[in-house]
Amino acid sequence: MLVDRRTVLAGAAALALAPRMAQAAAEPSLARIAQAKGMCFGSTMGLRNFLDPAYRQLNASQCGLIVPETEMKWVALRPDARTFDFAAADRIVDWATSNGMGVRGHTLLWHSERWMPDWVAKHDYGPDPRKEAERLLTEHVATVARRYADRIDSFDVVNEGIDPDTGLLRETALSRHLGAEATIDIAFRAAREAAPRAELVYNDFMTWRADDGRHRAAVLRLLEGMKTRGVPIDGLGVQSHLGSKYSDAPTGLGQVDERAWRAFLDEVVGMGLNLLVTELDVHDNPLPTAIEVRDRAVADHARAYLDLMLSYPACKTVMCWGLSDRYTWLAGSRPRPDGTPKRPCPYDADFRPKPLRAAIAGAFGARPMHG
Ligand code: 9MR
Repeated sequence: MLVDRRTVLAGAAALALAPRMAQAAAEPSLARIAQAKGMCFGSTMGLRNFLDPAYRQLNASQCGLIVPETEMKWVALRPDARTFDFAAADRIVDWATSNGMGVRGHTLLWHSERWMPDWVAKHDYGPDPRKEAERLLTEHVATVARRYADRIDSFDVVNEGIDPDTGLLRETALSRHLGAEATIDIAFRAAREAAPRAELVYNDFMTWRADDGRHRAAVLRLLEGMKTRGVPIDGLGVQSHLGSKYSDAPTGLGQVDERAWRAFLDEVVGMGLNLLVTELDVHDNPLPTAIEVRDRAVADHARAYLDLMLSYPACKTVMCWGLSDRYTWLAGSRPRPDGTPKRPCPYDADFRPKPLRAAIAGAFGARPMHG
């Protein structure tokens, strides 16, 4: 039923596209190609790009899942300690569901001081700060998870809890009162209670790069600890911002260590956890200016990566962090040294499909049927 509806709606969206896009949209969508292999494909939308009707149509035509880019974070939902503002998140969720798409929730807690609203640090935690911190956190997670429990079946409960340079859990205004481990546990337990059927995910940006061993080891320690403590967690979100860790890396997209990466993923699935590719894009700063060369390298890198990820039956979700180069977060935060526009997404700035789009489709097509 959902499939039929989505097909009809995607067809309607395709008709409304500019002629040069209509042909591309008439090809099987990434969502359809993924679905044929028992997988879900989707992308992120933030309110800014959501307001572009052509971009909405591109997303509706390609995606089976949408995740709000910022609108479900504390910074967006919580102007202060007492208020919730769901207006922007609701717009995206309502649009996605009324177009037959599923929604992922991101994120019930971004366990990083930098990305929490300022008021959380300035809040008066009163005579029993531990109790107040727990109340604040539980109330937030429960309110958001409960609101969307009928429309969101997978939540990033905690995002980026680890400092990749030290391998230690981060500290925040909440964790200073609760302890970092307990903060994360409380968020997951509250999410399970409020949305009992939802998949609960820990999301982070450890990668297959050879220089990322410390981060991978720290994530494993966190997950193992959670499993030992009986914390309700169902999956690991592998963000998959591919490419060099640092914008000024001298060579290519960085050295990868496939063996270490497989060993890491084996441990994760060995704990019974799902693997989700949650934020795929390719940071292309170290690649040459020439577009054809650059797009090829981006596509080849992503294809090799996805082939590896999709060889795991536990990996059933692939999300891009934006479909088009026009709206990529990387343009503003990591500009290319040569000043040319970045090309990290499957569609270019004019919404034309790029080799990366074919690489994603190819990886879905080549995925073995895992039964
Ligand atoms: O792409 C997002 C950008 O628009 C926001 O300004 C930023 C801060 O809220 O977050 C970006 O998304 C991040 C995601 O939430 C978590 N993983 C890394 C993503 C890219 O920075």
